[in-house]
Amino acid sequence: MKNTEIDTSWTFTNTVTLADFIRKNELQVGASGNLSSVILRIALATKIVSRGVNRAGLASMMGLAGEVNVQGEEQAKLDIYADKVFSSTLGRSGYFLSMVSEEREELWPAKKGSETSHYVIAFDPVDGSSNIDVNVSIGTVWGIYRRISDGSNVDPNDTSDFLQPGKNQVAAGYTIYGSSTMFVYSTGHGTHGFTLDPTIGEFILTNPQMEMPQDGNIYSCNEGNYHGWSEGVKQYVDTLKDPSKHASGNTHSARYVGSLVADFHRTVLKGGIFMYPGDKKNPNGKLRLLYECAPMAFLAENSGGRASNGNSSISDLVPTDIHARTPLFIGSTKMVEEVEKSIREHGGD
Ligand code: AHM
Ligand code: MG
Repeated sequence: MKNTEIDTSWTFTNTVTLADFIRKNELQVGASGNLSSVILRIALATKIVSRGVNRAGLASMMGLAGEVNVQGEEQAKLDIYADKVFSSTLGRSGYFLSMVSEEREELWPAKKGSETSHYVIAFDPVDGSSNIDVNVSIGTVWGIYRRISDGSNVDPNDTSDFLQPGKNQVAAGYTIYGSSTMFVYSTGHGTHGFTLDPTIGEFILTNPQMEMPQDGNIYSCNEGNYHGWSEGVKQYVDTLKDPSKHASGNTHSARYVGSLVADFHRTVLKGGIFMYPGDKKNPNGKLRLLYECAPMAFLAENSGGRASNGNSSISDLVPTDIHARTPLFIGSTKMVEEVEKSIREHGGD
């Protein structure tokens, strides 16, 4: 380079922001402009949460808040903070008729004036809360449905807008607060990832059209629950640990963060299977269908993977209530099919 030329290679000239990408993408697929604004609003909420996560240790936001949520689980201060950020940022946006949060027992209406909104949203504001205090990745998960009610009166007892199969989602996504903050979403046209550049406060396209490998060599589960699992699940995990038992003859590695978002994110990028089966004490497992499993299933399928409860596709399941749980097997299609086969052959109860 001559010293009179200016080196612009460091600039953001080739940078695609989330806003650029969504606008372009939506024009291509002909979706309503409103959905673009909705997703950008969610991204704003997660940026605010990301700032809170990064400052949690400094702002006394680590530790428990002394309350239990509807699941009977202790709430961390960050759970409550993130729930407030989401409910106010999204509630005041006018884009949603009503909302469901892991942290609240009942659905609640968004602010007055949102009655004409077509959408409802379910979210887990901070997933993997037990990892907050030990500085391990956590995340936010969300799924949006088109309302089926007429919207004239939001009744907390009428949950019908949310009791739809996951395949009806118009968009779903997560944000991972890890070594960097990433926003990953799908509107049914591929799964795309953006990394937050904190210096400019923008999500930048880093992982367009994510493709989950069809097979993998990582399994991810809480093996402390092994003795409560069904024979089908036990036998499958046994085969993954013993190359002489697995058709591939390969060894498999175990990786378990204990934050669904982090474990799923690794699975999309590297392949493998994440499992949270039912066990003797909790036949439906731990994870919630509406705001944890269904959004992840939507993202898995839009990146070429599969999600199952052991027998059926997660995306076909209709929640029995807004906080219903389901066993989850999600990841590389081949591995999810293998565990389904093992459950069919050796039993799933
Ligand atoms: P949370 O929403 O209360 O944080 O619970 C969900 C989390 C998931 O992120 C994770 O996959 C699972 O619980 C871990 O559970 P366990 O500690 O039983 O392995
Ligand atoms: Mg949670």
